[in-house]
Amino acid sequence: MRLYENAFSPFARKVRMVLEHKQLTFDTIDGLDLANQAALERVNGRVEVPALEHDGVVVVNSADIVAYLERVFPESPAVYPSEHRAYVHARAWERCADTVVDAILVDVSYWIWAQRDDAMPDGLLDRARADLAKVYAALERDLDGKDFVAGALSIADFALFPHLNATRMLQVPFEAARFPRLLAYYKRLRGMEPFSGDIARTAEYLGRGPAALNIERRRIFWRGDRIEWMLAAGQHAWLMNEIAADRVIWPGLGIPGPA
Ligand SMILES: N[C@@H](CCC(=O)N[C@@H](CS)C(=O)NCC(=O)O)C(=O)O
Repeated sequence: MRLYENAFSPFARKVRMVLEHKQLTFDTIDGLDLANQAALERVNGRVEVPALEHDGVVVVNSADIVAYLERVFPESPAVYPSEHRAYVHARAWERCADTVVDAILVDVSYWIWAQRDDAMPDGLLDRARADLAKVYAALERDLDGKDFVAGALSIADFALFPHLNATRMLQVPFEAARFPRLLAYYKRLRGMEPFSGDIARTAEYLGRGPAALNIERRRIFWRGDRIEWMLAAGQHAWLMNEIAADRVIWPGLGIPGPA
Protein backbone atom coordinates (compact mmCIF):
# COMPACT_ATOMS: atom_id res chain seq x y z
CA MET A 1 0.00 0.00 0.00
CA ARG A 2 1.38 3.43 -0.92
CA LEU A 3 0.12 6.78 0.37
CA TYR A 4 0.83 9.95 -1.60
CA GLU A 5 0.91 12.46 1.19
CA ASN A 6 2.43 15.64 2.53
CA ALA A 7 3.22 16.39 6.19
CA PHE A 8 1.37 19.74 6.09
CA SER A 9 -1.74 18.55 4.22
CA PRO A 10 -4.60 18.04 6.74
CA PHE A 11 -6.27 15.58 4.34
CA ALA A 12 -3.15 13.45 3.96
CA ARG A 13 -2.52 13.61 7.72
CA LYS A 14 -6.07 12.41 8.39
CA VAL A 15 -5.61 9.40 6.11
CA ARG A 16 -2.16 8.58 7.43
CA MET A 17 -3.45 8.57 11.02
CA VAL A 18 -6.35 6.31 10.00
CA LEU A 19 -3.87 3.89 8.37
CA GLU A 20 -1.82 3.91 11.58
CA HIS A 21 -4.89 3.49 13.79
CA LYS A 22 -5.86 0.50 11.68
CA GLN A 23 -2.31 -0.87 12.06
CA LEU A 24 -1.91 -1.26 8.31
CA THR A 25 1.47 -1.40 6.59
CA PHE A 26 2.17 1.25 3.97
CA ASP A 27 4.91 3.36 2.50
CA THR A 28 4.70 7.04 1.71
CA ILE A 29 5.76 9.49 -0.96
CA ASP A 30 5.56 13.28 -0.59
CA GLY A 31 3.24 14.06 -3.50
CA LEU A 32 3.63 17.82 -3.15
CA ASP A 33 7.41 17.70 -3.50
CA LEU A 34 7.93 19.06 -7.03
CA ALA A 35 10.13 16.04 -7.80
CA ASN A 36 7.09 13.75 -7.25
CA GLN A 37 4.37 15.78 -8.99
CA ALA A 38 4.42 13.71 -12.19
CA ALA A 39 4.03 10.51 -10.15
CA LEU A 40 1.10 12.09 -8.26
CA GLU A 41 -0.53 13.24 -11.50
CA ARG A 42 -0.41 9.65 -12.80
CA VAL A 43 -2.63 8.48 -9.93
CA ASN A 44 -4.74 11.61 -9.35
CA GLY A 45 -5.82 13.80 -12.26
CA ARG A 46 -6.49 16.66 -9.82
CA VAL A 47 -2.84 16.47 -8.69
CA GLU A 48 -3.84 16.53 -5.04
CA VAL A 49 -2.77 14.55 -2.01
CA PRO A 50 -3.81 12.23 -0.54
CA ALA A 51 -4.02 9.33 -2.99
CA LEU A 52 -3.75 5.67 -2.08
CA GLU A 53 -2.52 2.76 -4.19
CA HIS A 54 -3.46 -0.68 -2.91
CA ASP A 55 -3.35 -3.96 -4.81
CA GLY A 56 -3.58 -2.16 -8.15
CA VAL A 57 -6.50 -0.01 -6.96
CA VAL A 58 -6.08 3.76 -6.82
CA VAL A 59 -8.29 5.73 -4.43
CA VAL A 60 -8.33 9.53 -4.28
CA ASN A 61 -10.08 12.03 -2.01
CA SER A 62 -9.49 11.58 1.69
CA ALA A 63 -13.05 10.70 2.73
CA ASP A 64 -13.23 8.09 -0.07
CA ILE A 65 -9.89 6.63 0.99
CA VAL A 66 -11.11 6.28 4.58
CA ALA A 67 -14.36 4.66 3.36
CA TYR A 68 -12.29 2.26 1.22
CA LEU A 69 -10.11 1.29 4.18
CA GLU A 70 -13.17 0.64 6.39
CA ARG A 71 -14.62 -1.54 3.66
CA VAL A 72 -11.49 -3.49 2.72
CA PHE A 73 -10.16 -4.01 6.25
CA PRO A 74 -13.33 -4.64 8.32
CA GLU A 75 -11.34 -6.54 10.93
CA SER A 76 -9.12 -3.54 11.71
CA PRO A 77 -10.15 -0.96 14.37
CA ALA A 78 -13.08 1.01 12.90
CA VAL A 79 -13.19 4.79 12.55
CA TYR A 80 -16.91 4.98 11.71
CA PRO A 81 -19.25 4.67 14.72
CA SER A 82 -21.56 1.65 14.44
CA GLU A 83 -24.62 3.46 15.83
CA HIS A 84 -26.46 5.37 13.04
CA ARG A 85 -26.84 8.76 14.74
CA ALA A 86 -23.19 8.80 15.87
CA TYR A 87 -22.12 7.71 12.36
CA VAL A 88 -23.98 10.62 10.73
CA HIS A 89 -22.62 13.05 13.32
CA ALA A 90 -19.00 11.87 12.90
CA ARG A 91 -19.24 12.12 9.10
CA ALA A 92 -20.79 15.59 9.42
CA TRP A 93 -17.78 16.73 11.48
CA GLU A 94 -15.40 15.15 8.98
CA ARG A 95 -17.13 17.15 6.22
CA CYS A 96 -17.03 20.34 8.30
CA ALA A 97 -13.31 19.84 8.95
CA ASP A 98 -12.67 19.14 5.25
CA THR A 99 -14.77 21.90 3.71
CA VAL A 100 -15.16 24.68 6.29
CA VAL A 101 -12.27 24.57 8.75
CA ASP A 102 -9.74 23.65 6.06
CA ALA A 103 -10.86 26.51 3.83
CA ILE A 104 -10.55 29.13 6.55
CA LEU A 105 -7.20 27.95 7.88
CA VAL A 106 -5.55 27.37 4.51
CA ASP A 107 -6.77 30.73 3.18
CA VAL A 108 -5.11 32.61 6.06
CA SER A 109 -1.97 30.44 5.90
CA TYR A 110 -0.80 31.87 2.56
CA TRP A 111 0.81 34.87 4.26
CA ILE A 112 2.97 32.51 6.31
CA TRP A 113 4.41 29.95 3.92
CA ALA A 114 3.76 31.24 0.39
CA GLN A 115 6.11 33.60 -1.43
CA ARG A 116 4.18 36.87 -1.33
CA ASP A 117 5.00 40.53 -1.14
CA ASP A 118 1.55 41.74 -0.01
CA ALA A 119 0.03 41.79 3.47
CA MET A 120 -3.10 39.83 4.36
CA PRO A 121 -6.21 41.78 3.22
CA ASP A 122 -7.73 43.95 5.98
CA GLY A 123 -10.40 42.16 7.94
CA LEU A 124 -9.57 38.64 6.71
CA LEU A 125 -8.07 37.42 9.98
CA ASP A 126 -10.98 38.88 11.96
CA ARG A 127 -13.43 37.12 9.68
CA ALA A 128 -11.50 33.84 10.13
CA ARG A 129 -11.60 34.27 13.91
CA ALA A 130 -15.34 35.01 13.89
CA ASP A 131 -16.22 32.04 11.66
CA LEU A 132 -13.96 29.65 13.55
CA ALA A 133 -15.44 30.76 16.88
CA LYS A 134 -18.75 29.28 15.67
CA VAL A 135 -17.01 25.97 14.91
CA TYR A 136 -15.23 26.01 18.28
CA ALA A 137 -18.54 26.69 20.06
CA ALA A 138 -20.18 23.70 18.36
CA LEU A 139 -17.26 21.48 19.35
CA GLU A 140 -17.47 22.79 22.93
CA ARG A 141 -21.17 21.81 22.91
CA ASP A 142 -20.49 18.34 21.51
CA LEU A 143 -17.67 17.62 23.94
CA ASP A 144 -19.91 18.10 26.97
CA GLY A 145 -19.50 14.84 28.90
CA LYS A 146 -17.58 13.21 26.04
CA ASP A 147 -13.90 12.43 25.50
CA PHE A 148 -14.25 12.45 21.70
CA VAL A 149 -16.47 14.38 19.32
CA ALA A 150 -18.80 11.50 18.42
CA GLY A 151 -18.51 9.67 21.78
CA ALA A 152 -15.83 7.10 20.98
CA LEU A 153 -12.73 7.87 18.90
CA SER A 154 -13.86 8.29 15.28
CA ILE A 155 -13.15 9.81 11.89
CA ALA A 156 -14.34 13.16 13.30
CA ASP A 157 -11.29 13.30 15.57
CA PHE A 158 -8.84 12.27 12.84
CA ALA A 159 -10.26 14.90 10.48
CA LEU A 160 -10.33 17.75 13.02
CA PHE A 161 -6.98 17.19 14.71
CA PRO A 162 -4.58 18.48 11.99
CA HIS A 163 -6.62 21.69 11.82
CA LEU A 164 -6.78 22.21 15.59
CA ASN A 165 -3.02 21.68 15.62
CA ALA A 166 -2.53 24.58 13.19
CA THR A 167 -4.78 27.18 14.84
CA ARG A 168 -2.19 28.72 17.19
CA MET A 169 0.45 29.10 14.48
CA LEU A 170 -2.17 30.73 12.23
CA GLN A 171 -3.22 33.17 14.98
CA VAL A 172 -6.77 31.84 15.24
CA PRO A 173 -6.51 29.80 18.47
CA PHE A 174 -9.33 28.54 20.71
CA GLU A 175 -8.81 30.25 24.06
CA ALA A 176 -8.95 28.17 27.25
CA ALA A 177 -11.31 30.63 28.95
CA ARG A 178 -13.98 30.35 26.22
CA PHE A 179 -13.50 26.76 25.10
CA PRO A 180 -12.14 24.72 28.05
CA ARG A 181 -13.58 21.38 26.89
CA LEU A 182 -12.16 21.87 23.40
CA LEU A 183 -8.72 22.62 24.81
CA ALA A 184 -8.84 19.57 27.13
CA TYR A 185 -9.93 17.42 24.15
CA TYR A 186 -7.10 18.74 21.97
CA LYS A 187 -4.58 18.00 24.74
CA ARG A 188 -6.08 14.50 25.19
CA LEU A 189 -5.57 13.71 21.48
CA ARG A 190 -2.07 15.21 21.47
CA GLY A 191 -1.04 12.74 24.17
CA MET A 192 -2.26 9.69 22.20
CA GLU A 193 -0.95 7.81 19.20
CA PRO A 194 -1.31 8.26 16.27
CA PHE A 195 -1.89 11.98 17.00
CA SER A 196 1.45 12.52 18.79
CA GLY A 197 3.34 10.95 15.88
CA ASP A 198 1.45 13.19 13.46
CA ILE A 199 2.46 16.32 15.39
CA ALA A 200 6.11 15.25 15.48
CA ARG A 201 6.19 14.66 11.69
CA THR A 202 4.54 17.98 10.91
CA ALA A 203 6.78 19.89 13.34
CA GLU A 204 9.86 18.34 11.74
CA TYR A 205 8.60 19.26 8.24
CA LEU A 206 7.71 22.85 9.13
CA GLY A 207 10.90 23.20 11.17
CA ARG A 208 12.88 22.96 7.93
CA GLY A 209 11.49 26.40 6.99
CA PRO A 210 9.39 27.16 3.86
CA ALA A 211 12.40 27.98 1.67
CA ALA A 212 13.91 24.52 2.29
CA LEU A 213 10.78 22.73 1.03
CA ASN A 214 10.74 21.72 -2.62
CA ILE A 215 7.12 22.85 -3.10
CA GLU A 216 5.36 25.46 -5.25
CA ARG A 217 5.24 28.66 -3.15
CA ARG A 218 4.64 31.45 -5.67
CA ARG A 219 1.42 30.25 -7.25
CA ILE A 220 -1.44 29.06 -5.04
CA PHE A 221 -3.46 25.93 -5.80
CA TRP A 222 -7.13 27.00 -5.60
CA ARG A 223 -10.13 24.71 -5.34
CA GLY A 224 -13.82 24.91 -4.50
CA ASP A 225 -14.25 25.31 -0.77
CA ARG A 226 -11.24 27.57 -0.35
CA ILE A 227 -12.49 29.86 -3.13
CA GLU A 228 -15.98 29.84 -1.63
CA TRP A 229 -14.77 31.06 1.79
CA MET A 230 -12.51 33.72 0.24
CA LEU A 231 -15.48 35.07 -1.77
CA ALA A 232 -17.84 34.84 1.22
CA ALA A 233 -15.26 36.83 3.19
CA GLY A 234 -15.55 39.64 0.59
CA GLN A 235 -12.21 39.03 -1.12
CA HIS A 236 -13.41 38.82 -4.76
CA ALA A 237 -11.26 41.78 -5.87
CA TRP A 238 -8.16 40.30 -4.22
CA LEU A 239 -8.80 36.88 -5.81
CA MET A 240 -9.41 38.33 -9.29
CA ASN A 241 -6.14 40.20 -8.97
CA GLU A 242 -4.37 36.95 -8.08
CA ILE A 243 -5.79 35.33 -11.23
CA ALA A 244 -4.86 38.31 -13.40
CA ALA A 245 -1.33 38.28 -11.98
CA ASP A 246 -0.92 34.54 -12.81
CA ARG A 247 -0.47 33.57 -9.17
CA VAL A 248 -2.93 30.63 -9.31
CA ILE A 249 -2.82 26.94 -10.17
CA TRP A 250 -6.09 25.16 -10.95
CA PRO A 251 -6.69 21.48 -10.11
CA GLY A 252 -6.60 19.09 -13.07
CA LEU A 253 -9.83 17.40 -14.19
CA GLY A 254 -10.58 14.61 -11.73
CA ILE A 255 -11.74 12.11 -14.34
CA PRO A 256 -11.50 8.49 -13.10
CA GLY A 257 -9.01 6.16 -14.77
CA PRO A 258 -10.08 2.69 -15.98
CA ALA A 259 -11.48 0.30 -13.33
N1 LIG B 1 -11.01 16.84 -1.30
C1 LIG B 1 -9.62 16.49 -1.26
C2 LIG B 1 -8.78 17.72 -0.94
C3 LIG B 1 -7.30 17.44 -0.97
C4 LIG B 1 -6.46 18.71 -0.99
O1 LIG B 1 -6.98 19.83 -0.93
N2 LIG B 1 -5.16 18.52 -1.08
C5 LIG B 1 -4.25 19.65 -1.17
C6 LIG B 1 -3.27 19.66 -0.01
S1 LIG B 1 -4.09 19.99 1.52
C7 LIG B 1 -3.38 19.48 -2.42
O2 LIG B 1 -2.94 18.40 -2.72
N3 LIG B 1 -3.14 20.58 -3.14
C8 LIG B 1 -2.27 20.57 -4.29
C9 LIG B 1 -1.16 21.53 -4.16
O3 LIG B 1 -1.08 22.24 -3.17
O4 LIG B 1 -0.33 21.53 -5.10
C10 LIG B 1 -9.43 15.39 -0.19
O5 LIG B 1 -10.26 15.29 0.73
O6 LIG B 1 -8.50 14.58 -0.33
